[in-house]
Amino acid sequence: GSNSESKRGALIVLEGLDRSGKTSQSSKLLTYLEGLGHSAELWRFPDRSTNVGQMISMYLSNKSQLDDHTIHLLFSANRWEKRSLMETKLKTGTTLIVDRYSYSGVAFSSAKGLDLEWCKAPEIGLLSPDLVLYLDIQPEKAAERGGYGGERYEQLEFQKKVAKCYQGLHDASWKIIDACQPIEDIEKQLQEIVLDCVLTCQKGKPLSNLWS
Ligand code: NYM
Repeated sequence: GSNSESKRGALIVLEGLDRSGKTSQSSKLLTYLEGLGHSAELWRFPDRSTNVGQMISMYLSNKSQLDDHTIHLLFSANRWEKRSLMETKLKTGTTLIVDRYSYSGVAFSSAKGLDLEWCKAPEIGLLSPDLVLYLDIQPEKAAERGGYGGERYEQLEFQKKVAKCYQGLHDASWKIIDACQPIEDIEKQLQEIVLDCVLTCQKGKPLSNLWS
């Protein structure tokens, strides 16, 4: 559109293994976009602030046990409960930087051995990201960074399986970033790609749904 009210925001997702640097790069991106005068927000999944999010948080911290399918559907429900707000934000011109999304959902659950298509199914109809930034790091390197908390999934052998599962999810919206570069280099690289995406969305690139 031509007037500022019709310019939509971009849906930008950061993905990667635990300790790949997603969270710090996400907040740097927010600062960058805001500095340029763009309306932007930082979101993350799981969103632990909701009731569903609380159940997920209990599970991740080993305070509850849930069947693998059940927790998978809760992670998905946690995105569904945010879908309409997400759409409103994007349509009213706010760019969303999202730390983890459906790809985490599918990669972590299929790494446990759940069927890939079954894992993808509940994500169908969620908003499709305009850009997925995959912070690529070898599982061994990520483990060396330390700071794996005590949460479920934060173990080298499991992260290796997750890395394999992520590889099967790459599509045209993905940009693979070498997460072992100096932090400032990663930051610069991300800024360029993100700005390009924000401008493309402003020019009227339509929103679409997963999986496309
Ligand atoms: N995770 C995250 C999933 O297993 N499925 C999902 O759908 C999402 C969004 O939760 N190890 C896993 C990946 C992480 C863990 O994420 C918590 P974080 O970014 O550490 O809060």
